[in-house]
Amino acid sequence: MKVLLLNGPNLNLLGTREPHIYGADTLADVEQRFKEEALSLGAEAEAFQSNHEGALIDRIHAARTDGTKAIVINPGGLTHTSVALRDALSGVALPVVEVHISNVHRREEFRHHSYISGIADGVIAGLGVQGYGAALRFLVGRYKG
Ligand code: CA2
Repeated sequence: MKVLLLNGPNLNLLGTREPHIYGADTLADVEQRFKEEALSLGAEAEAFQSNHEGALIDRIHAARTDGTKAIVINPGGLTHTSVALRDALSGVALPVVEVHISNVHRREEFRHHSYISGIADGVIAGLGVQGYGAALRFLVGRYKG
């Protein structure tokens, strides 16, 4: 079972700034742990980050035919702005879990609305980078039934 981990704009900065909000792990740490945990669960993972909406959409479209069975996505700021990202995710019809490192509901009002949540199977916010692992375990468990 292949799980695709997607991270949106600015998440390449993880571990370099704002550790009080996003923690000290880098994106490379997060991606490596995700891949290792996938293997330990009998699955495999691929990771992709982009600061460009279109590149994320193209990667989601590729997931239709590359064997991906589920998607974990932290859309970053696109969460709150992107109908196009929502349409891409809903178009591939794969199970999706939306992850936010911070608790967006405890932050500014503009972070309270997500265009993605309405088409996601699950939403995780505020667990720090542990949210990625929680999403992975949920999706692999569901796939295996
Ligand atoms: O809490 C999350 O994971 C967010 O998706 C992160 C987005 C933010 O726009 C969402 O409202 C919530 C921002 C990602 C920026 O990531 C950085 C990480 C470290 C340093 C600076 C930015």
